[in-house]
Amino acid sequence: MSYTLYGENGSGAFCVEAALAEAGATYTFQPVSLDKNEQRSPAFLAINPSGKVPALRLPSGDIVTETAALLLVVAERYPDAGLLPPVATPARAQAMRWIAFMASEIYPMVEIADYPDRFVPAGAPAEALKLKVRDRIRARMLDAEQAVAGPWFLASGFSAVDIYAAMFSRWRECRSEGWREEHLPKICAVADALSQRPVIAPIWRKHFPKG
Ligand SMILES: N[C@@H](CCC(=O)N[C@@H](CS)C(=O)NCC(=O)O)C(=O)O
Repeated sequence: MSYTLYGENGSGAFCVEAALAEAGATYTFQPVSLDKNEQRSPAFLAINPSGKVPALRLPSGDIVTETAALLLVVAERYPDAGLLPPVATPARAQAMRWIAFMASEIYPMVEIADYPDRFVPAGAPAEALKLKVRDRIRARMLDAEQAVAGPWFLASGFSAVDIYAAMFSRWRECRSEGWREEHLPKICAVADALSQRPVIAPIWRKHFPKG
């Protein structure tokens, strides 16, 4: 049996699809349209009660959610893919650190940026919050930028951290007004290198057709 990945192109599902592909796992991609609010449909809520993508059905039938967890799960199941540095090395500790940083310090703010009126009244308060949270996301991406060793995020080489960081760099908060190119040159270089990996290249184009 194979994996089933529920998600939308350009969403956190990119990370999981890229990791599965690097691992050589067999999977199918089950689209869930955020534009159509399908993440809130009873059928999808039965898969992920938090109403968010990505979600992954394992070959066992169990569902796992949370992008960071999914990166770790795939890395653990396919150690030869090198998605994480070897266990108990300093490089592995840095990988854990930056995956946790992006999962806890950046990703939760994306919901606020995308759906500000879940947090404050619609209209001027929501617009103001959107700008504030965009700036916080940018500040934290700058923290990540400082840590990039080059050519990959970690000095030890390619890892799941590259996949995760490259995805955030493609999202609106970093993309708009050319902010990314000016302020995240090292993460942009990581994203370019990632987008050229033979296995990831077609997945990258599917999720990020504008590059
Ligand atoms: N904590 C979740 C967050 C996932 C998340 O926010 N996904 C977004 C798309 S990238 C989503 O499904 N948003 C729809 C919504 O919040 O209604 C994770 O790390 O995977």
